[in-house]
Amino acid sequence: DVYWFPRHISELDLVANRTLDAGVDLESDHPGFHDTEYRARRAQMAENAQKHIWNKPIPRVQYTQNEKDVWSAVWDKMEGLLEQHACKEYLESMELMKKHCGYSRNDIPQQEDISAFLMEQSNFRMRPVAGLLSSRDFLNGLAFRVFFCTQYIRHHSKVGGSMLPTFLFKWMVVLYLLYSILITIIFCRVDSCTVLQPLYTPEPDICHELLGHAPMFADRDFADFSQEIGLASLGASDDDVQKLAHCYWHSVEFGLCQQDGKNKAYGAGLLSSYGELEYACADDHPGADEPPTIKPWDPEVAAHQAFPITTYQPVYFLAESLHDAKQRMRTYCEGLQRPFFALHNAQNDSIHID
Ligand code: H2B
Ligand code: FE
Repeated sequence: DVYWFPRHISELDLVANRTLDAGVDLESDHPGFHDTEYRARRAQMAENAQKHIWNKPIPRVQYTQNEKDVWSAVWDKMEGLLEQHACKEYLESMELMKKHCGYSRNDIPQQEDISAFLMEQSNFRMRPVAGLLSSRDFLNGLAFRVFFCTQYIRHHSKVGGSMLPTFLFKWMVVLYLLYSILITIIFCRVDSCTVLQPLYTPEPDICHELLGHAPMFADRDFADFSQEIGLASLGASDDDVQKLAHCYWHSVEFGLCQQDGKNKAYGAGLLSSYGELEYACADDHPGADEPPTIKPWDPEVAAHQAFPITTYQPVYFLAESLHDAKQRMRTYCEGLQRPFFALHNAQNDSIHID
């Protein structure tokens, strides 16, 4: 007995609709829970995703000024740090994406444009999804060189979605700023957190997907690497899916690779989090008491390495290169016990069983 899995890319339309609960309805502790406008926005984008058909254009979203401000705030925080700590493949793609698919500080790029660009670069594509999928469903998409990608942006405030009149809110910001300055002076340290900085997000959003993941998929080795995990997940046992999800976490989300004698980030969780990017890559590992443990990339080890989801990672895996990461992943997947080998036919977007 083998788990059902999609055989043709069109079947990902069914998979995309199997979001885990919180994907569509916000939980009561979500920062946007009390913000009716935000919830309506989320519902609208969930509908976009659910109605999407794989070979139709991805609907464009008219982002509001408020949403663009969130994007700019994250962009400003990340830009300089990415220059220092992102791997060169990321930086090269990012330059191209600024030219060809609308990446900029002041505007949010559209999934359709990114997808078209990735198709040209590495035959990878995006498809909208309303929220979190199970590991199995999510990884199955990668087998088809498809990345399930959310379209909404994180809520602009981490203080529980303000229902206050704007003027009162502004005064609170002013008071808060004065207060932080005072605290900063008193304790003689830099307080980098202000009320309007959307630093915290309980789920993936476009800041994470488009700033963290998308540029990496333009790299052939990385795209192949991701597909390798996806192919191994098709029809796999729950146990193996869990191992693959751990590998995914320690690479696609938090992977490091060696470049010019430095540890550079290729994982999207790092590339979209300024605090953790520095913690993982800077020589002095700022931001936590303990420096992280850095292990050489070995899928066999990563597959069993537990990880926290709400704090910085205590363990990172360092690859020699993206090419080497892919080779090791391939070897690992070949060693998994399976009744068949799944091959992807890019001509007709289907899976061939051997
Ligand atoms: N679902 C969605 N929509 N986006 C993700 O990035 C994601 C997911 N990641 N489901 C998966 C789970 C990942 O954490 C691994 C494979 O479990
Ligand atoms: Fe992610």
